[in-house]
Amino acid sequence: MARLVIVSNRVPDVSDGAAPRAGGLAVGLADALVPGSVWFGWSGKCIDTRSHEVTRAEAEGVTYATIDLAEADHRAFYLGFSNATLWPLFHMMPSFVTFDSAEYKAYREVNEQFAEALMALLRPDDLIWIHDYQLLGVAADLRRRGVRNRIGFFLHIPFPAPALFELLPCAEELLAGMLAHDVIGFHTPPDRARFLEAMAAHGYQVQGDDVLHEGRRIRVVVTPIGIDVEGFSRLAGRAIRRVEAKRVVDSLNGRTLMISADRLDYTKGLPARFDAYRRFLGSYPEHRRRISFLQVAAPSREEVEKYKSLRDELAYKAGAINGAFSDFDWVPLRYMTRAAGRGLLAGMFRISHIGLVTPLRDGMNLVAMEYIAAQDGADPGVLILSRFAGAASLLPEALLVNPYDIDAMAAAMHRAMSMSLEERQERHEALLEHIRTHNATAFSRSFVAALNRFN
Ligand code: ADQ
Repeated sequence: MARLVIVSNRVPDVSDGAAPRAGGLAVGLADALVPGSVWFGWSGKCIDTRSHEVTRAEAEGVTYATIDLAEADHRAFYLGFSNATLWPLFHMMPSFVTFDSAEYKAYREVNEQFAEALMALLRPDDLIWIHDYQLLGVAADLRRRGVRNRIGFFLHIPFPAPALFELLPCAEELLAGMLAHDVIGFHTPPDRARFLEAMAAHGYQVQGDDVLHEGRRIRVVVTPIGIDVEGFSRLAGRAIRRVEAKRVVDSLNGRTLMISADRLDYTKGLPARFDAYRRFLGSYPEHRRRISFLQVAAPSREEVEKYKSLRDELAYKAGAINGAFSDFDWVPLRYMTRAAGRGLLAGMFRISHIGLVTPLRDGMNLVAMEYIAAQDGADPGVLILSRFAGAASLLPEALLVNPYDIDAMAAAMHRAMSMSLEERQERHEALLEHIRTHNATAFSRSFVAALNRFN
């Protein structure tokens, strides 16, 4: 069997000899990362100058190979073009986009640096699987260096509407670079359709779900990511027996818990969510004092200006909600700006009657799946989910909401508070079935199978 080489911006840190932490991509790839595989990317460390030196570490038979980035490259490639241009544009939030040609140049150079460092690691029959928007050009850089291996690419975030993609001065160059892959994967059919539409608009030949280019056929597939459902469910079951979870339950005094957990990112829709909660408390006074909303927001990309202003905005809104509605013995909103451990988060999901997942736009959203997996089937909670998360296409039995519609979100909270046990169970059973079908194993197997089938 061919060796699998994973390439992503970040690589799990196994420098202390420990198994990689169970983050989204590590879980999604667990099944594919058999002993002998390689995972290559940035170490997370910055140094003074550019270097192609590769550091290797090993855990459970997998080689984790990393390079360091020059401090200036990290600013321009990562914080700049990747996260201040591509991230907001691909999430279809053009007013958040900045474009700086020097940052784009650094993006191209860092992609080159990845390709150059990879050359020392590759064997002729390796399957190469590149991940995400930071590395759109690596395959083309590898081809220029003579690499003939099969190369796959998976985009973890949405692909934008073609009219928005066109705002990028480098739109053509990015699309042309993507044609160096053999297989390109997206979470949902609409993402694939938008990508193919952009290809056609640029004059490339689209045939069914493939792009034909210079005698080659590029397969464009839909392989949604998933989670380890049984593993997360077990984690939640163990977590509710822990003292931290008991403390949370005690603090509720019999009130209903509603939970959200996200990276602190403007795509996740936190300000509108806070507005909706405020509207809910105002419009449905019968629920006041009966509910507590816990928002756990993990700080993210704090050096990017838009993320700093988001933090200020949320602190203001949270204060305003608590100022307007708190009572001497009740605080409506608990707002934490830190990451929670996975076990604790799983336990919190389990004891929450409502899971509120309302991104303005999201590639997939694993929190929605984790919330479902964490529930007790005998008394499951209700998932309120944005129709603009990729997960909505897999989870139609959630209460689907438009995250821009504050009244509709408030009404969904009311509906979730009032839903019968029978309806909750019916919805939960269906949702559980979907996340079992589209789990982490299905994700990596179907993508690798597409890459293997390619000819
Ligand atoms: P993210 O934007 O990071 O991922 P998501 O899919 O929700 O979003 O994954 C977040 C992960 O971080 C989950 O496992 C979640 O439990 C964890 N997490 C979130 N908030 C946390 C908190 N406050 N404390 C601790 N852990 C927290 C990108 C795309 C998504 C896509 C994934 C995978 O933006 O759309 O689903 O990649 O493809």
